[in-house]
Amino acid sequence: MSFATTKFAHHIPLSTTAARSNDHKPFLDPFKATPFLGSTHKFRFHPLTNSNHTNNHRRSAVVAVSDVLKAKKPKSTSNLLITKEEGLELYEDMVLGRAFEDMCAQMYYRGKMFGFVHLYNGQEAVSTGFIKLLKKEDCVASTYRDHVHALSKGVPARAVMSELFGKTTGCCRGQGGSMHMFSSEHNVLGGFAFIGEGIPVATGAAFSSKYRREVLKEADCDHVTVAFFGDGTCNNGQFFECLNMAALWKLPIVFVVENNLWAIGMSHLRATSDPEIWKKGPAFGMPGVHIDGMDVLKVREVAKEAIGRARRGEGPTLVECETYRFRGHSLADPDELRDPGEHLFVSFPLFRIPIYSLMSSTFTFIFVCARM
Ligand SMILES: Cc1ncc(C[n+]2csc(CCOP(=O)(O)OP(=O)(O)O)c2C)c(N)n1
Ligand SMILES: [Mg+2]
Repeated sequence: MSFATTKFAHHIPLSTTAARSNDHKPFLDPFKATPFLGSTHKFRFHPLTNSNHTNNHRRSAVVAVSDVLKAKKPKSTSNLLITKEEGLELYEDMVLGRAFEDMCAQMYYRGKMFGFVHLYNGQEAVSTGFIKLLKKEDCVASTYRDHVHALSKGVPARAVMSELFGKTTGCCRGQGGSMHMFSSEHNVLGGFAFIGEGIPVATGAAFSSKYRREVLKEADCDHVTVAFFGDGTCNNGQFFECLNMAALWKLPIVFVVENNLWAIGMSHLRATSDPEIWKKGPAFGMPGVHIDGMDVLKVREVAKEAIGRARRGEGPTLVECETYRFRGHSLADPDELRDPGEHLFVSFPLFRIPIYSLMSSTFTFIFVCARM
């Protein structure tokens, strides 16, 4: 087995010597900082934590990547093992996701779109990194933050946008709306308004795939299901019940936690006894992997192995992707609770300073000016 499990756990610290030497500083200098490594840094700037809260819980920022992959690749070229076409496909998918969501925001604020609309800005690498490795027959279960999962899985942007406008040409004939993207053709099992609801549905799909292969003897049925859900959802019972069943029956499923650090206005660190969600995998006897969810190549690397493992009949994997949402929880809830400094810090290293963050507070504006 190549992933980290309880038995074989080994923590690979991020190679961020420079970042560590900056631990004491309130903000890293974006120009001198090491490459952006996902939300690992963000914990240091949590509003609650001038204290050591962060350090207590996340000191060993773990990115567990398979031994096999590490052995195969020299460090310097590890990210280059994709073809130009694959790279372009990933880029295109992420840009599509971002542009789509920005257009949703425009339409919503112009009063053309109604209801709850939860955008995915910032999290694109997770959807792209996993879903672009799936076959058409493989299934995806999403959450209410589901537009981009549907797009990555191949549902045409026009059908997703029409759904948001409530048109009959939408992928659910306009009857589902933003939180309920579904496509039987593309095996998108749905977005779900109740948190955690997609996890048992995904577990059922994985069970059916295994049943078809092993009981009905459909030898070519090696379909995998990927279930996406948030950090807040991991405190729900359905998550634990499904980890148990999936491990017990060795189901072909990958549980992907998109840990954006917040559940509406509740910080992950305040809500969860052990914030390292990936550790819950080994507790159920499946590998748990923790990755930088804002690096599409790292996500893809781990996804490849987790999906391959499921397809080979070796059972489920829990992958915790550290990420961040750049917008509020929903368009109706534009998020005044997060510290603007946290938001800015996350955006700045890659020059992704969202306009709304600049507009949203004087503090942010002054900080940016000082940096220019
Ligand atoms: C069963 C259930 N309980 C409570 C809610 C209210 N609720 C909506 S979103 C949310 C937070 C979920 O956070 P997370 O799982 O981290 O997902 P994110 O929004 O960050 O993507 C909650 C508690 C709900 N939708 N369903
Ligand atoms: Mg969350």
